[in-house]
Amino acid sequence: MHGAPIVPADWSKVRLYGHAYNIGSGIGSGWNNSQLDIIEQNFHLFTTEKRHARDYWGTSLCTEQASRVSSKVYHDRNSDIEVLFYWNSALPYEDVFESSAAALNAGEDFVEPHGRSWPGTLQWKWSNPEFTDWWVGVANGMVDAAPEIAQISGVFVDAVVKTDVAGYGAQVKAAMDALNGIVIFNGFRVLDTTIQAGPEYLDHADGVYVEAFLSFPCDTTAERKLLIDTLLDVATDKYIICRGGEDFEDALAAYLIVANDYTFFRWDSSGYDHRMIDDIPNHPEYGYALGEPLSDAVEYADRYERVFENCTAVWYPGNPAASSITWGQDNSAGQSFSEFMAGYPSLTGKDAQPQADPEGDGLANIVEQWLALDPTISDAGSDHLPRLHLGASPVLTYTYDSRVIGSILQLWTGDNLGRWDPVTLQPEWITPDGELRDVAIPVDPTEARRFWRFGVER
Ligand SMILES: [Ca+2]
Ligand SMILES: [Ca+2]
Repeated sequence: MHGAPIVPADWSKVRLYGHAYNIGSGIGSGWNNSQLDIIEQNFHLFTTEKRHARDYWGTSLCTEQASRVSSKVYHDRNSDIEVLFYWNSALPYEDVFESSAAALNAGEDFVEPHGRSWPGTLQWKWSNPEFTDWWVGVANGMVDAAPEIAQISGVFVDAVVKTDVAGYGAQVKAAMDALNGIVIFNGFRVLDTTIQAGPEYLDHADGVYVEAFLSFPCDTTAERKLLIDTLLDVATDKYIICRGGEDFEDALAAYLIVANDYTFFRWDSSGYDHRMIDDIPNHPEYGYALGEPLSDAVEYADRYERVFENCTAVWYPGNPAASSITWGQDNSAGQSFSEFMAGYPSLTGKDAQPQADPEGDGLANIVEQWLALDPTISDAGSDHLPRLHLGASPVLTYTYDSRVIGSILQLWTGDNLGRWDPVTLQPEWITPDGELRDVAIPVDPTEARRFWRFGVER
């Protein structure tokens, strides 16, 4: 729960996007006071979903009226809020939109039978240019309304995947070009190796709402990886809204991996009604300090990692349940590889690369950083190096620098040379020594043999 909404380029906490409706008969806005408090304190970007406040207005045909009225209520409480008008690119919803009902009742040639999966329903007829003008005009009428009528900053264009699949991509792109204000479309639906309503739509919008963010149908390792890699390539001035809905920590970790200055998170396990609002206080993570990212996401063989000033996010495309966010850190004192090498100005060019070993002691520069050694002098005898101490209670010892960020020092072990398992350091093995950490790993003296291997992953 935030005290004030987190705005673009503010990294103090998770940036939250609100998108919900309440059919209830609350005060004129459709929300009760506690829900309005949550909206005021948490959402810089908010879409009032269709069907909002229909009990209050006493008619289902109130979506546009309720959107206008509620936008003013949000804006009265927070003049910086950006409110989006929900508008569907595929389906008329003539049972809840006043403008749709009026056009269809007037016999306009704006609809046709739905082409695919929903027999008996109607879809917008984008092949009719008069329809396109009307569709754009309704949305722009909401955005351009006088301030005493509405405070709407842009349009949430829903169902672009449906219109894309129906073959109307070009028409919808042209319509989005003609919309005023912020334009965010519902797209980037990853299905097998394709992305429906994919990145090419971003040339016609300010951002994308990823409704299937790591949930059906984006639910295989390859699909999840395709989505995250695609989002990592999105220009940093575009909105990305990640809507997680299966596992909270997995979705939030992936959000942190792809986050740019305009990335927002939305969590729901209950759809689009008011429970999305009521659920906000249930997530203490929203109040945790995040801090600026200290790097872009780093991809390892099985995971993506990203370090922020106050937390570290790890996300596994092949095993989402293993994903994690470690909160409460102070990574601002972290030392990147380039910062380490800046301490050795005599090393330049190829000699300053992570894999280089300019003084020939068998230790690459990045290993020298991890083991707090000197890349300009031989460290062959240093007691920071891994060493096996035999005796009644044998231990494997080494010393590393706790400040290193941007890479990982990994230790593997096995009882033969054909199979290696990663070693997870236990807290009781580690003794702090200033910035250094002395590690002593107990070794089972009854084993016939045991092997270890060290490496640095970037
Ligand atoms: Ca060296
Ligand atoms: Ca050295």
